Amino acid sequence: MTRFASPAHDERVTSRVGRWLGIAFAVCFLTGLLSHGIQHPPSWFTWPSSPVWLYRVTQGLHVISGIAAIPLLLAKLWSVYPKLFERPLVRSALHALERGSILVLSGAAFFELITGLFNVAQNYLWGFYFPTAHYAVAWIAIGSILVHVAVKLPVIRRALAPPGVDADRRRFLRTTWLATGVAVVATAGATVPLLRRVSVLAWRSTVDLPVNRTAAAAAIEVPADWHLEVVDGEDVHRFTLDQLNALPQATEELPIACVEGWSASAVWGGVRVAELLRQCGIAPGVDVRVSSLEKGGLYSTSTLPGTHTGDRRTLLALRVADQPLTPDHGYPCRVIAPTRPGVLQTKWVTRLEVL
Ligand SMILES: Nc1nc2c(c(=O)[nH]1)N[C@H]1C(S)=C(S)[C@@H](COP(=O)(O)O)O[C@H]1N2
Ligand SMILES: [Mo]
Repeated sequence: MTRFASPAHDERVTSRVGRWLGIAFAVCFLTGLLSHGIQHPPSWFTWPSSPVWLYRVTQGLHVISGIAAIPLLLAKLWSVYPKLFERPLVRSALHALERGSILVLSGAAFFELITGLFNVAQNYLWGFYFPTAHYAVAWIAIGSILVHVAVKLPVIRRALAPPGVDADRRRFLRTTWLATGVAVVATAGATVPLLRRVSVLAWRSTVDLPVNRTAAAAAIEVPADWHLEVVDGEDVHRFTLDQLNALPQATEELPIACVEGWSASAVWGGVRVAELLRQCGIAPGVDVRVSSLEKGGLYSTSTLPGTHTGDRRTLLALRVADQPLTPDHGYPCRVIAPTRPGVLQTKWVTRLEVL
């Protein structure tokens, strides 16, 4: 077909780009499953509290592999689009099925990458609840990728076999790798400290500790008689802020790793949750529901699993970087636990309840 003479339209190119796209999607899918599991744990699921940076890395990989997949997907579609013009449109039932599955695959892949991109940019333009849709479509995407790879296996084998690609095709591939590298380096500084200075498109300046939701946006008003309630069945223990400050204090360096793909480490000071529970006669290692002063927000409550209440590094933070918490960072107190999604690091805490 001379109409599509570009060296990019060649199964050897398609397969090479496809291999990396497949790897990017696999990493993105698995790290996404983990993040979903931590936020909506089925009964058999436990997430460790060590090492402290684990979630920071898995969620960083999730967003980085998603970003990398965008230029790879565009290059791959560019490589195969002449096939759209192949005639006859449908050769057999099997052929129709195969073409249909590619339509589903492209649609699902685009949906995931675009909703993900808008999500990290904190732009929720749509009416649906992002995590549910993003999670459901991920299964469609990964399923259709598996079908696609299985169907194409003979072609992939042939295309990846020696002697490799000639100079023209290598040029297209090199441009693709370069575009992918630039996209990653330009954004990964949101979570990789070493890249902070070069990541011109990173969606969060991480020089300081970013604020995801401000106290004003969450309509937080701390009542004059604020106190923390620790509820254990019928027992209710109350602590004023002065009483919390009078308990044994600890500091821990722990990251906030937002599901939106930025992360930042800070030195937090406050009361160990395990210590606070002991003060109330409760053995650490129990699941605890955390509630905030926020009314109605999606992240106004969270559950601290036993692995985290039993970990001495889990703090009810009263300070960050040696200063009392600002309203935006959760004054009067907030949860900060190791290797936990930012959405679960509840701010403006007013109540802990043993489950
Ligand atoms: N009550 C409450 N806590 C919250 C949130 C919220 O909306 N409401 N946002 C969470 C999210 S998504 C993140 S990433 C972290 C960010 O903490 P920071 O603003 O102190 O950096 O707070 C978490 N705690
Ligand atoms: Mo977040």
